Amino acid sequence: VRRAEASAGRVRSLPALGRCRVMGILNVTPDSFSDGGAHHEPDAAVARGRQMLAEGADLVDVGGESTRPGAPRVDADEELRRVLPVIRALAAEGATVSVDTTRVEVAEQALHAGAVMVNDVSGGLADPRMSRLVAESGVPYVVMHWRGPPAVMQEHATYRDVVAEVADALAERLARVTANGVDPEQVVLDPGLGFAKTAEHNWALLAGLPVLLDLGRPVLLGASRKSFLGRLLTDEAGRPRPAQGRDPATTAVSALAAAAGVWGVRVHDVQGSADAVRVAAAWADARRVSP
Ligand code: PMM
Repeated sequence: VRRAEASAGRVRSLPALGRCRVMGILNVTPDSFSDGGAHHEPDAAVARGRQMLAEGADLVDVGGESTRPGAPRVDADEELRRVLPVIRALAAEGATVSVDTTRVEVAEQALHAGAVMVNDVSGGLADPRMSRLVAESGVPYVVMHWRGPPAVMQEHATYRDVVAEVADALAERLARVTANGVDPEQVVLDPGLGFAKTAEHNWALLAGLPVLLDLGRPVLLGASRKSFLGRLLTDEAGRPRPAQGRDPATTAVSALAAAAGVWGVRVHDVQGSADAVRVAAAWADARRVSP
């Protein structure tokens, strides 16, 4: 109760939209799995951010460290060098910017540069100081399900009941970050598709979305171009569809996720998902008018 009082009025919520949000992915990295290198230079990254906003992105998620399976880590200085100029430029133009980082020093400087949300794929596990920074700044905080860094995460892709275990782990993370002073109203939960998960686990989590929504916090989904979509869409020789050909499938996930009530989808191709979430919202509105 004391904590709730202490933080009352400090939560910096994003404006309500009445529909699923589209978060455009801006990886300022040479090695992300589907767009690595495409926007590595700050000018190209800023231009891509502007383009995503023009296509209907509600926010832009800027990251400087690849999280593809097996990816090596970059140091904090390099991560800062990649993301800060891009965040500064886009925020100065009025964009809603989140920072995709597991490092508290990167998150802190990103917030100073104009970011208004922290997307932490480790859900506070990589850096226990993250939740205190988020508590002090009052910004929305994406807490993702994570079982260790990308270099080793696929070794941990074993579950008895993936939906129940991910839901329990997210509930535990929510309890822990709120114990560190984060207002529950700040927290967005994310099952972390592909992070220590097989394709079967990802499909089970999508089917189990109602269980995750029952945790009582908004849910963000990152399915965009991930390999489980490639594996669904094989060619005649059984080869998975390459990442660049997975955008229509990503759009389909966005439509279904929006219809299921998720708070946001994190995507590379904004146009398709921006349309998909609007279709889902119009459909839901029409159902309310004429049941
Ligand atoms: N996936 C990636 C990176 N960051 N953040 C959240 N909240 N959820 C995700 O699923 C997620 C993420 C990896 O994908 P990318 O390399 O295309 O950014």
